[in-house]
Amino acid sequence: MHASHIGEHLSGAEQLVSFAELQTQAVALLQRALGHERGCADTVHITIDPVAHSELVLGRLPALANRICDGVAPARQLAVRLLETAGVDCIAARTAIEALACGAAPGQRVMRGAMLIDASSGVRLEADQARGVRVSRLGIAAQLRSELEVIVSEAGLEAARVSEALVLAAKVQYCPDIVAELCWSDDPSYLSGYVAAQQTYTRLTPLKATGDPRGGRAFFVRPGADLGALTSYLEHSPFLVTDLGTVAEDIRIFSRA
Ligand code: WAQ
Ligand code: MG
Repeated sequence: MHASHIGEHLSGAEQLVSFAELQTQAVALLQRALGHERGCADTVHITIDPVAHSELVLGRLPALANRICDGVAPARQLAVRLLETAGVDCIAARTAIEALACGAAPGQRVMRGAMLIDASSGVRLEADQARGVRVSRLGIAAQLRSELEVIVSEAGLEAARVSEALVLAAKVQYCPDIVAELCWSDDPSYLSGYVAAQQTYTRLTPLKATGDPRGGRAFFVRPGADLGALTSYLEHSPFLVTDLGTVAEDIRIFSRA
């Protein structure tokens, strides 16, 4: 689903679902498009593509860590440290944070997808700086989806949002040429984000100030990676989470950074 208002991106979402779930999920995506905090959509595109079972790549969720920081600056500093530990150059990490904080698309707008950033040089590599790379064809097995949503909401977090971010991070982390991911929401009232690297999804709060409508994603790419193959994997390869990993235990622990 892609929703926009007067040509400006409002929200997007993707789901990999069984045929039986198609109608309910399509309606749920439409409701999401029409009830978005960033504004009311005037144009909504819902695209449905077939996926063969034999094409599916199966994966598990990363481990989860929850870090509460004293403010935006310390949270962003911690993000830089985590990225450096994962092998991202400090300059590249700072470049990404700066871009997300200012609006990474031309005209300081929010991108529809993610930036690709060379993990060593910090150079932006995506072909289209407004669209970026959009991770698609990803999902979680239906039974696990309900299980995960219960786990997340019992921890006091937003079930759909956190579940979707975990699934997306799992697909991105599965790509050997992506060293790490940085994300925070473009929804003005949602202040948490994460760094995903080395099989761990570290939630960081707050990565931005209340009311800030900017956010986005950065994928840090191993120098010399085949960008065509990497983009094709992210956008087209169907990826299904079939293992929740340790998220049920991890999610209860919040630690002050
Ligand atoms: N592929 C690539 N980039 C995307 C995609 C996608 N499928 N979906 C969204 N983005 C980019 C796009 O630039 C959005 O502006 C940005 O990410 C944020 O999207 O543990 O809510 O859907 O508490 O607003 C992360 C923390 C929340 C969850 C992320 O993202 C938690 C969130 P949003
Ligand atoms: Mg959003």
